[in-house]
Amino acid sequence: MTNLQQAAAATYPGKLRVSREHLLKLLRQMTRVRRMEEKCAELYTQEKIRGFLHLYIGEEAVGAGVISNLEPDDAVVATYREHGHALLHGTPMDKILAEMFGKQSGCSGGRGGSMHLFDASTRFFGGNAIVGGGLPLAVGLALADKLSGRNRITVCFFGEGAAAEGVFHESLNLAALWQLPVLFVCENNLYAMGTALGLSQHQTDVHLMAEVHGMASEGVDGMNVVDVESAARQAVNAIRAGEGPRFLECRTYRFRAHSMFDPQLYRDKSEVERWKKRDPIALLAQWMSDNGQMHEDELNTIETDVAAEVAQAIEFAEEGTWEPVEQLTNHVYELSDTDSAPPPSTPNLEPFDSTYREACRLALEEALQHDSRVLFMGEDVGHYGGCYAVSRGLLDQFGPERVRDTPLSENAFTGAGIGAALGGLRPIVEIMTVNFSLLAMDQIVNTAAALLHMSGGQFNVPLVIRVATGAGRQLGAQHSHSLENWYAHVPGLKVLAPATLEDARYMLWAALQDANPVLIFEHVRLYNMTGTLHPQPQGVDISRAAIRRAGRDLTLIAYGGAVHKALEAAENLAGQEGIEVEVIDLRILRPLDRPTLIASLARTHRAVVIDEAWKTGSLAGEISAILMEEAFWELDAPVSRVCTEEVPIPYPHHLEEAALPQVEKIMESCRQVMRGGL
Ligand SMILES: Cc1ncc(C[n+]2csc(CCOP(=O)(O)OP(=O)(O)O)c2C)c(N)n1
Repeated sequence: MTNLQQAAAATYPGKLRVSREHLLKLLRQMTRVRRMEEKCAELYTQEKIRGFLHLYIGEEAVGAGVISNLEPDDAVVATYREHGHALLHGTPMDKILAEMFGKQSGCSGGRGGSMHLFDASTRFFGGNAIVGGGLPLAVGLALADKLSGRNRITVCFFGEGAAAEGVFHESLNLAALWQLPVLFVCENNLYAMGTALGLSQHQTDVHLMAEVHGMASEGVDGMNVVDVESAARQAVNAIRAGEGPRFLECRTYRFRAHSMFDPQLYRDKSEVERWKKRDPIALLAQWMSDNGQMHEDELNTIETDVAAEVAQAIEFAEEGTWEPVEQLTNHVYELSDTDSAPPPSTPNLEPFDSTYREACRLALEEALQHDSRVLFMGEDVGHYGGCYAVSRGLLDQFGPERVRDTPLSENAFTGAGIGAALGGLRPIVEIMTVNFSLLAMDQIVNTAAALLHMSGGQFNVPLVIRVATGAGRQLGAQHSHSLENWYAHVPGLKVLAPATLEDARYMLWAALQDANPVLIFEHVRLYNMTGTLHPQPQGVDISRAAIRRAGRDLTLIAYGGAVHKALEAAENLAGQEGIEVEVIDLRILRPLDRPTLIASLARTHRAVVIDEAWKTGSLAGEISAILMEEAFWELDAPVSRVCTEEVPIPYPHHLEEAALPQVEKIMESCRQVMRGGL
C-alpha cells in the first residue's frame, strides 16, 4: 500500500453510506475549487489579480461538505477566504475570476475584489475581511427568516481566529438566546495569519466555546468530506426542524500561505508536508478508486471538465471591461430603491402639546404599527422602557418579537440589524449613548456603510440606528460626547439630527423609507423639551436644512441641541443690539445641504457655526471649509466656530457648562464676526 492509500483507508475506514454518484459530485466540487485557486495563484504572479489573495487550498472538504446540504435560497456568509464558498454555493466561476481581476463583469461589479465576493442571486453575503465581522450578519439574516416564518437557514463560515473576538461570543449568545436558524462553521486551520491557535487561546477546542452558550456543537475531521457532510447534515436538519443554532468545528489546514505576502516563517515545511498527505481531494479520490467506486476515466473527465471551466472563466475575466472612472462614486448610496410612502395618517391633525421624548415614542409607535417589517431592538428598550424612557409601553403594545431587548453587545446587535435589513426587515436599532456606539462602529462603518459599494450595488442596508448624544446632564466623560461627525465623515451613511418636535416625530419614518443606513442622533437635553407639535401629513424631508429664524446680518449654523441655544442668542442679539441673525438648523449632517447654507451666506455675508463636538476635526470645521471653498467672495469676515473646549466632558456642573457652547459665547462670537472678525 502506498502512503496515500494508507491515509485514505484510515480516513475512510469501512463502507461509506453514500452513493458513488454523490461521492463523485463531492470530488468534482472540491476539484473545481482547487483548480480555480491554483490558477488564481498563477494569475497573481502575472499581476492579473492584485491586493490580498487568500487561498482555500487544503480546506475544500469543509465548504463542499457543508454547502452540499443547502437549498438554493439558504444564505451563506463567509470571510475573505471565500472563493470556494462562493463557487460551491452557485456563483459562476467566470464571475468570480472577473471579480478578482476587478472587471465590471465580476460578481461584485469589480468593486470588491478577492476578499469581497458577493452574489445576490445565490444569497451569498460575502466576502467579509473583518475577522468575526460576518457572524452578526448571519444572526440578523437568520432573525429575519425566523420572524418572517421562512424555513431557510444561514450558514456562517469563519476561521478559528474569530473565536478570540468579542463579536464571536456576542453573536453566538444572540443566536442561542433567540434560537435562530443559523449554522456556525469554524474552519480551524490552526493558524490565524502566523499565530498558532495555542498562542491565542487557552481553549483550543473551539466548538467547546459554543457549548458555553448552550449551543449543540461538534468537532469533525475537516479533511474528510464525508464526515463534514454528515455532521453538517445532522446540524442542518436540526436547525430546519426549529431546534435553534448549531456549531461545527472542522479541523483542517491551509496548504498555502495565509496570503500571497506571507513568507510562512511561523511553520515548518515538514508540518505542511505532513498535512498535505491528508489532502482531502486526494484522500477521497484514492479511497474511491481503491474501493471500486471510481474508474480512472471518471477522474480524467472531472479534470478535463474543470480545466475547461477554468479556461473559459479566465477568458471571460480577460474579456471583461474596466468600469469607467466617471462611475467612481456609484454604489455609495442606493438611489432607486427608496420607498416614498408618506407617514401613516393620524386622525388628529390638530397641533398638540408634547415633549421631544413623546414625539420620539410616537414615531416608534407609528413605525411599528404601520410597517410590519419594522423591528425595534436595543439594550433596555423593552422591559425598562428605554434608557431615556422613550419606548415605555411599546413592549406591551407590540410584543417581545418586535420590541426586542438585546444583551449588552452593541457590535453584534447592530450587525444583526444589518443582517435583518438584508433579510427584508426594516430594523430600528437603538444605541443608548454615542459613546457606546463606538463598540458598534465596526459594523456601522465597515459593513453598513460599505456593503452596497463592496457588493457592486447588490446589497443595500435599510437600517435605522437611533443614538442619544450630547452633554449637559452631568454624566461625565463616557456618556456625554458628540461624536456624530465621526459618522458624518463616512460615505454610505446618512446622519440626521432632529432638533424639533416635528423632526423627532417624522424623521424616523423618513429614515425608514430610505434604502440606506441612517443614523439619527437625539440630543439628551432635548428629551424633556416641551412645545406644540404640528402634525405633518406629508412628513418631513430629510434632504434639506431648515431656516429656523430669518435674519439679514449673520448666518448662525447649528444642529441638534445647539439649535435652541442659537435661537436664544439670535433673539438676544436682535432685542439688545439690533443684529438680525439667521438661524439654520442643519437637520442632516450627511449629506450636508450646501445650497441652503450658501444661499443664506449670500444674503448675510457672515457666518458662525456652533458645534457641540470638539473643534479639532469637527463638522464645524467642515462647514467652515465649504463656505470658504464655495462662497469665499460672499464673506465679509472669517467664518467663526463655537465648539466644545478640548477636554473630555467633566462631571461638575460649572465645568461642564464652561466646556460647552453657551448662549453668551455664541453672542460674543457673532459680535466679533459683525466687527469683521476683530
Ligand atoms: C478584526 C480584524 N483584525 C485583524 C485582521 C487582520 N487579519 C486578517 S486575516 C487574520 C487571521 C485570521 O485567521 P482565522 O480567523 O483563523 O482565518 P484564516 O485566515 O485562518 O482562514 C488577521 C489577523 C482583520 N482582517 N480583521
